[in-house]
Amino acid sequence: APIGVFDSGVGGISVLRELVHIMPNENYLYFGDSLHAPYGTKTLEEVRKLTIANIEKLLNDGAKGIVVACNTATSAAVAILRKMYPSVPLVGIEPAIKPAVLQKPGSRIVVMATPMTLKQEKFQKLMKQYEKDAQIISLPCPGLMEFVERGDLDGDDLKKYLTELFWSVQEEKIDSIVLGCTHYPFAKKAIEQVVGKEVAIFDGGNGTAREMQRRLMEAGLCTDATQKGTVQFLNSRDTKEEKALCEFLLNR
Ligand code: DGN
Repeated sequence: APIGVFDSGVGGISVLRELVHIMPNENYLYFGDSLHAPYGTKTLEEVRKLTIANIEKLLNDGAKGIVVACNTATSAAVAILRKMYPSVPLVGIEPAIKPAVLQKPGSRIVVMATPMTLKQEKFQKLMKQYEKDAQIISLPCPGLMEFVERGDLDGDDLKKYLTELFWSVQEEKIDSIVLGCTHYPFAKKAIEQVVGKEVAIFDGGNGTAREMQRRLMEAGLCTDATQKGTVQFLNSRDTKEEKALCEFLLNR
């Protein structure tokens, strides 16, 4: 059976990439809800409904476990999902503040995410947990995921957007950046060009993939296949262009 992975669009492919890297023999079913993207500016109720619908779809398609490869959906719904699906290995993603703090204690860390993720209690708690160890600044990025949805990873418009975005937080030195949305790792090069290569950039994709591996092992659900697994892309905006974009991002 495949591992189900979903996001509000193509961003979760940054997590899928990590999953394939550490568990190459598994089969994957990736669902991108590009039709309803972005989630980050919707209401909590809407995001919860869409999230549950995505999980139902993947379970109906035979998924043995679910990776919520979307920070926004995780922050809005993960507590509810754990209650709804107690017997399904289900893992979400959250901004990788911990590794950033551990690597450079006392540093100034900018967390980039959707407005919704940053507003949620889950994120506020996470920030509180580390506020003694670092200066954590949240930077909402409405509009950034749309660049990735268009496959624009290094255009001039993107660099202009990022330059303007960082104006408000760049008056003091930035030590690290946490990419708190799964779309953003695809814009990492462009971000580096704007903030400088010396800024360390963190994302939670690898941590989430490892957690899924642990959960599958615990449940005895890892595949014993020795041949390379497969990746199947599904998208609510079912077009050729969308499929091509998914393949392109997976192979980045
Ligand atoms: N990829 C998403 C996340 O990690 O939050 C959602 C982005 C969005 O829907 N705006």
